[in-house]
Amino acid sequence: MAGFRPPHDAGSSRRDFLRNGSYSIALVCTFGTTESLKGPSVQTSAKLQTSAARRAQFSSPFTPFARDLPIAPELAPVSGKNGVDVYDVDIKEGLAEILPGFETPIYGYEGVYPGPTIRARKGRPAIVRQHNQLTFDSNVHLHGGYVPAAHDGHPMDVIAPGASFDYTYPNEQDAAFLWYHDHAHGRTARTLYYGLVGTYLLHDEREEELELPQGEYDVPLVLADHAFNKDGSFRYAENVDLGFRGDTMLVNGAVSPRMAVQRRIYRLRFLNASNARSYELRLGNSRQMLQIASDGGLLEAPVARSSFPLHPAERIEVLIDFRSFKPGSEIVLQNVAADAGTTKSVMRFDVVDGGGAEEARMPRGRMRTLEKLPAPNATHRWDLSLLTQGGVQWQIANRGFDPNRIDVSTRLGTSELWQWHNPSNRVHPMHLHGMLYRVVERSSGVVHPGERGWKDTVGVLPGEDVTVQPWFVPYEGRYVFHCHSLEHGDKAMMLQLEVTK
Ligand SMILES: [Cu+2]
Repeated sequence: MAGFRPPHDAGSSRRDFLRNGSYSIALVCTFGTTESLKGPSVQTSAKLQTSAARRAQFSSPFTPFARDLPIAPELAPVSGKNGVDVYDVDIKEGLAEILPGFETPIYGYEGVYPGPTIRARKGRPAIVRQHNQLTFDSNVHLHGGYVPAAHDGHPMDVIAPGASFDYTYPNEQDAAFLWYHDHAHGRTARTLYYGLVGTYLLHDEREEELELPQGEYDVPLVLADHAFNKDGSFRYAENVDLGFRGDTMLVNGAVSPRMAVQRRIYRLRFLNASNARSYELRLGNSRQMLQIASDGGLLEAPVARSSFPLHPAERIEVLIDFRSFKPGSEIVLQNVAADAGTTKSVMRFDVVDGGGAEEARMPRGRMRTLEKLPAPNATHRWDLSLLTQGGVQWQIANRGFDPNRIDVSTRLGTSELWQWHNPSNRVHPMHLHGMLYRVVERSSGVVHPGERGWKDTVGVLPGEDVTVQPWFVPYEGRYVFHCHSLEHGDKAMMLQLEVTK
C-alpha cells in the first residue's frame, strides 16, 4: 500500500469550507525509540524539516502547556437546499503539526486531525458525502447517532478506495455530542489512531432554552494518548490483550495544550478518542465541574463532580465557571487514573481578562425528563473473556464476530436487560450501534447520577457486572455491538443485533 505524502491540494476550494483552523506549534515532546510501526500503509516518509541541533532538544521530556489548544475546523455545508445540509468530505492522508518542527503523517477527514466538526440541528437532516481517497476500504460510523442501518457504518459496509458514499443522518434525536470515525472491520485500532476521528455536535431547542454557553465558549475536546517515533510520526504497536497505550497526551491534536479562558462559563465536551486508555479527569485542587450531559445528551439534572471517569468512546459534557478566578490563574486538568503514567497532565486553563457580560447561565434543577422505557421482555448475559488457545481473541459470550451470524434478535420498540459480565482483568467499554441505553446496575456499587442519562458506551471494569437497558428504537435492521477498546473490537469482540418489526 502507498506511503504517506504531503497533500497536493491544500489550496483547493474544499479547504475554503473549513473555518476556525488555528493550528500553531510550540512544544517539546518525548519520543519512544524502539517499536516498529505496524500501521496500515504508514511508511514514515514525511520529510524532516529540522536541523540536528533542533532535533536534539526533543530527547528531553516534553513540556506540557506550551502550545495553545487547537480548535478543529468547522465544516460548512456545500448546500442547504430543501432543508437538508449536504457536506462533502475527503477521507485522505495528511500531515499534522503536532510536534514543533515535525509533520506527522495522518489519515484524516479532509486530511486534518482531529477531523472537522459538524454542527447539526435536530429536525434538519444532513447528508455527509464521504469520498475515500485512501488506498484501502474505509467507512464512517456516526457514534451515538440514531441512524438507519444502511447508513450506520456497519463494519462490513465499506467504501472502496476511490469510491464515495452519501451517509444520511436524520438528526431526529435530542441534542447530543456525537462523533464520527472509521469502522472498517479489523482496522479501527490503526485508522482511529492515525486520525480518522471527528466530532458531530447536534443541537436542539430545549438545549437553547437552557442558555448554555455557545460558539467559542462551547468547546469539543478530543482526548487521545499517542506515542512518537524519532521522525515525528505516530508510533503504534499492537497489543491485543491490553490495547494500545501511548505515553503522550493529545487534546485536539496538540500535546497537553493550554487554553486561554475568559472569566465566563464554558461548556467543555470531553470525548475519549483513545484506543484503549481510560481516564479519570480532575481539575487542580479538585475544583468543581458541573456535568450536564453524557453520551446521549442532557442529563435530567446537572451533577456536580470533582472528577469523572472517561472510558474509550464515552463523552461527558461539563460546565466550568471561570468567573471567580483572577486573571493569571492557571488551572490544570489532570488524569488521575492509577495507570496515568506520563499522561497525567491533560491540559491547562489559563484565565485571562476580557469578554463582555455573561450571556450563559449555570442550570439549576431539571433540564429534561428522560423518556420512560418499556418494561424489559428478555435478559441476556454477555460474558467478556479472552480466548488464548489457537491465537488471541476477545469474545462476547464465547463468540467472536461473524458477519454471517445474527447473535440476538429483538423487536422494534421493545427493551431488554443486557448484563455485561467481565471476569477479565481489562476494562471493556461496551458500545451498541444505532440505539441508546440506560445503565441500570453496577455490581461494584451504585450507578453514579452522571451515568443515569442516555448512554451508548459503558465502561465495564475488571471483575464487574454492569446491567444496561437498551431501547430498540428508532430503526429496524442489523447493527453491531462491541468493545470500544479498539484492539479488542478488531479481534473480534463484536456481535450482531437484528431489530425487526
Ligand atoms: Cu474489550
